[in-house]
Amino acid sequence: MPVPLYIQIREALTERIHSGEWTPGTRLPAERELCAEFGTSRMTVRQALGDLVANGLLTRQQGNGTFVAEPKIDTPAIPLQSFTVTMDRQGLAPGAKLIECKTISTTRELARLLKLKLGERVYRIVRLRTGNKQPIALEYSHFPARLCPGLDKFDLERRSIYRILEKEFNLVLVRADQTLEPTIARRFEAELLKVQEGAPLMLWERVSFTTDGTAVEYAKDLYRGDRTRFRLNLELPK
Ligand code: 16G
Repeated sequence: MPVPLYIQIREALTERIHSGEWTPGTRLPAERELCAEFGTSRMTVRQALGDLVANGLLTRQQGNGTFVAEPKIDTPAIPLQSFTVTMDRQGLAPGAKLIECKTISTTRELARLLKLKLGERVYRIVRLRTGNKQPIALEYSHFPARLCPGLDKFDLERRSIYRILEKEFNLVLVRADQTLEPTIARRFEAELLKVQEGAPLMLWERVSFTTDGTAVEYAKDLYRGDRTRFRLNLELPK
């Protein structure tokens, strides 16, 4: 089966963006110009553009046209680092909006993950994370209350939780077990993250530990698929 035409066009346009021929903010030629250039129908060009919008390489501005998007935020999957540090390293201002902050009793699953007794108290903190005020990720985080009593009283919109854990509770996170899966935005998440319902998201689940193996955090984080990508540096085992 030959590679469909719309995919060939999509790849050709991707190449223009990655090579820098079309820089962020560039307005794309009109659809009819692209049709003429590639010798295809409008439908085919629209399919290619639709894919690029879904992948976050292009953005649509109502009544204004289609533009090359800002490059994705490159977040390393290794080393273990906080959202604040990731944004700082990319030159973006980190931010947070507190959606929920309460104390709950551990469920069976939380108790297992955080190595707690069933019913122990845990802070559940839900934050919308932003970079230069743009929504990037939604974090559902859980911290055992016994380890960081009063965590809920800190300014969790302005301060990095990892910094608070380190400075105020002497909890230095040095290791994490983490998984990554694709998922889609539910309506609640879509509204907060300012994406369409059903848009692709990356789901990270993380349990973080201190040097002595104490589990301090269980996080379930949804990162926008169109704004972030994760970098892995691979090496041959020694
Ligand atoms: C990142 C972590 C999250 C952690 C948060 C702390 C991933 C996938 N998740 O979002 O587990 O709770 O950073 O950020 O990297 P903060 O220290 O800036 O509050």
